[in-house]
Amino acid sequence: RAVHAYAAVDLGASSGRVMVGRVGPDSLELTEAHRFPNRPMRVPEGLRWDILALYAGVLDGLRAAGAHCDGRLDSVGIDSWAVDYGLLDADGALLGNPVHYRDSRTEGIAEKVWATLPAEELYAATGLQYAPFNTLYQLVAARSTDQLAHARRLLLVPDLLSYWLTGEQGTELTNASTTQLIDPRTRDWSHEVASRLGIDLGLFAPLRQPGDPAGVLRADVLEETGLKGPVPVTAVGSHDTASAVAAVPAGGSQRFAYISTGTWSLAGLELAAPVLTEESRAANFTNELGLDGTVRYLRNIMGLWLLQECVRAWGEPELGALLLDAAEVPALRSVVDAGDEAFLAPGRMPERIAEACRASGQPVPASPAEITRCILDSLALAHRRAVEDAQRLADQPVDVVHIVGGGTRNALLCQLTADACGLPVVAGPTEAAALGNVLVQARAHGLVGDLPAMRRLLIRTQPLTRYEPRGDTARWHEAQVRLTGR
Ligand code: ADP
Ligand code: LRH
Repeated sequence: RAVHAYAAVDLGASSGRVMVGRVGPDSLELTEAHRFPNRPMRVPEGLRWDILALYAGVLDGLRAAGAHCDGRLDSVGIDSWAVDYGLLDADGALLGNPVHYRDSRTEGIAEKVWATLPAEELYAATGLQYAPFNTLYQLVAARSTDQLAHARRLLLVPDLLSYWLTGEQGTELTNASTTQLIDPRTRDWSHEVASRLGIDLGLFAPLRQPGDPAGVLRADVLEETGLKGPVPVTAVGSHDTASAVAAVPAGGSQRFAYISTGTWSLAGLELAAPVLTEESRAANFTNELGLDGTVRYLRNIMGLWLLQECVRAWGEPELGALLLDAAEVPALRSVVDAGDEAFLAPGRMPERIAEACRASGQPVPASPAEITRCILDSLALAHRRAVEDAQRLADQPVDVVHIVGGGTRNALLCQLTADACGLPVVAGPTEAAALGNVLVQARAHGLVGDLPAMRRLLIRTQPLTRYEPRGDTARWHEAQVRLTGR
């Protein structure tokens, strides 16, 4: 067949989707087969992912994907948010629902870890930014639990779903790099870090590279989904951000920064080698692993989570109308630090944003439109700081900023980001993670070439929108000084 069909399972923190990618020698078409909400559950022991509901969404999605290609999928790939995992017992059974990275169990854990392994040494060894939810801190937080004592295997979320689909276990590298147990220079486990913290690396299944075979759909999965076997599962960049960055439509000679915007904004550069300097650690930049030996050098910014949580508190008003109203509110009246861990936990978001403005002596936004404007201005400002800091710390200047992910649908955010950065912004694709997922599968099956070839195909086939910066970067600089003092 000239055109092949790949299913990309892409699980974000706010929704899961199964997309069908049809790839031909010079074509790439993505269709949404199924989308389902990802609703974390608060149970007495804390905040948990409803992993069986997600698995049900995956199976429904694969069935729907089959309807697009006469039940014949060439392969399936899975990516999801990073860091979280399920534990299996000696029989291979899941021990409880995976803990959500926003759960409070990691509060105060980093300080304990640093008493054994100083933050400077940990950064030099792993290149990972401090985030309370890195798998390493989660495992230390879980240290004396029954569940961990009984665990024989740890599978990161995409690897767990892949195991349920195929019966085969592995640990995909790009996502493994978010555990803080990988050395970004060797792209292998850091035995030293694990042993100093008493973490048993034997819990992890062997590493897989993006593009490696990851089994075939089990007979009962074929029956449940109506797909015609055999259907191989292919390891992709299983960290959603790895897949999204692989799908940044940058031309070969382009010097670019990227911002993957969704629940989070991940803003930074693609590098050939990690930056492990003390200055980089102080600026909280991370070195996650990408496709083909690349490094995702970026900063985590709270992202549209801030808006999602407000919208939830306001009873889910229509987003389009809210953004139109926000566009009418005067710019940069108040800004908050969109990188601040204080916004990590769910709940009371409009109040927390108002409190942050009050505490910093700025006008307090009150209406939903004012609060939304404050969030978007603050995100654009955080994008500017991350793009500037990354260029300086990695000594790699850029001429353009690519925005990919759900936030590309927010034209105001894209324009404000262009204004704040003083650089043109190219927005799209919206479903970048799913496209990166599809392209790695297609490549593993010999249909596309290397990363630059994948990107050329994206440029030729995907709709992109360009935003030019509207002068006046001084106002953004002034807002940045107001917020950070420099
Ligand atoms: P994730 O993968 O983290 O779940 P997405 O990439 O799907 O996130 O992005 C979700 C975000 O996209 C939402 O929080 C919302 O702010 C934004 N978004 C989705 N649809 C629209 C829309 N029609 N207009 C503006 N923004 C939108
Ligand atoms: C985005 C993401 C991000 C991680 C966070 C936990 O979905 O994978 O790259 O830092 O979730």
